[in-house]
Amino acid sequence: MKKVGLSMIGGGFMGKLHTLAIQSYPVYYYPGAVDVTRQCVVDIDPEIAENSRKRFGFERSSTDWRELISDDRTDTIVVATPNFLHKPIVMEAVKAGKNVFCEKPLAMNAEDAYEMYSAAKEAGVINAVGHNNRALSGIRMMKKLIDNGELGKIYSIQMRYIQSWGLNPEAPMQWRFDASKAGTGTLGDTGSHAIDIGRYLLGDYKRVASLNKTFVEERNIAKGALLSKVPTKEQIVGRQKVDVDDDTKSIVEFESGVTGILWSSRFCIGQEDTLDIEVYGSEGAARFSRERPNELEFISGKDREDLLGFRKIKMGPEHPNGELWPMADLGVGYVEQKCVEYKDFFEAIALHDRTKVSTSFYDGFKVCQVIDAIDRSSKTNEWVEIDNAK
Ligand code: NAI
Ligand code: SOE
Repeated sequence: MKKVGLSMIGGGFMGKLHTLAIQSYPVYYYPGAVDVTRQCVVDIDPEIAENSRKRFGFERSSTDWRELISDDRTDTIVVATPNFLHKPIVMEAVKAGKNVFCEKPLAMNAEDAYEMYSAAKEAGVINAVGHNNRALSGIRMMKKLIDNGELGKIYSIQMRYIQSWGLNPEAPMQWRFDASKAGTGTLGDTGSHAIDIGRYLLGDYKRVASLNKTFVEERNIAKGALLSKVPTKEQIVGRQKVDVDDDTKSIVEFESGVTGILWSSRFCIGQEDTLDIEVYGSEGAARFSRERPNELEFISGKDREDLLGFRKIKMGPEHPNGELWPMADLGVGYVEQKCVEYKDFFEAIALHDRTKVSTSFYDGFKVCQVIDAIDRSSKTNEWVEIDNAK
């Protein structure tokens, strides 16, 4: 079996999820396509780096990602750092012939994303980007229904990924509120997942008309503060301007002519992490909410009129990712969706076939094009077209 020496950069929130997925991989997909050794975990914070080594089971730790580039034991690199670091790390890694699994959004803008995609293609390395929601059974099943024509001609899509954690003005500054580190706000953060799913289901976007808002324009800088936890007075060391969107709403049109609505926000009370997708066609409709990740709702126009209504289908062995569990409704959760992504990534490495990955750098680039277009549309108050010649 092919051996993979995997190193990971970033021991935060995503470092934990990637590790759980990598550890689960041979359990769900025994014996697996590759034999993975967790080589080195890197974090700029020495305490996080060393704790991650112990907690995540890596052989060693480091505070400098550049040392991985010349490390012979590492052939595969996971990039789980804030967004502004994706490009410098990816460019060096692919130049050195490493396979790369980079978190989303692939880059700070489409131009950078295109450079990353082109460099990975030229280097011939396996590349994936962490739009893990398209790996969900319900979303994959929705695609199957669309592709099989069971919804008929598609008329409309609604995509929303909304959260609440920005709502409190006392929630501290963090990299996600800072354009120099994140690129955009909720647009690239959760919006990118919804944009990716739209394209996965319906193909390329044609144009967008958007309105972005920043509701809280300045926040406390706090030492050691967490995502949404209000810092103590002692933790506060200053104030910083928020220069990204807190909420973004768009009307979108796909190349196929389908029109839709896209909404992402971190200012929706009661919506902790809500990803909802609805697709309506001439023969039926399907809707998915990650609040109930094991269900897909489907209505068929072929049903008897007096029984017409959305039916609730529990995802199980008959559905995409059915190999995970022997019966329905057991759960494809956060770890499992990442694990499915890893299954595809590792198969791509084993077969040296870039097309096997769930979401490639090219897909990541296409998402970044839409992000840029939404940002521009909101600034210019105009429809913005996507360049699909690329
Ligand atoms: P985080 O802030 O929890 O962790 C980032 C880690 O990177 C921190 O431990 C930090 O010390 C480290 N770091 C910063 N600069 C570094 C450097 N120069 N070298 C090495 N390490 C460095 O951030 P989180 O939430 O883990 O996000 C990381 C990436 O994952 C982002 O791109 C984000 O958009 C993405 N993400 C994806 C999710 C998904 O569901 N696919 C969920 C959450 C985040
Ligand atoms: C924070 O908004 C966050 O962690 C995003 O960065 C992820 O991509 C999303 O899936 C969960 O929320």
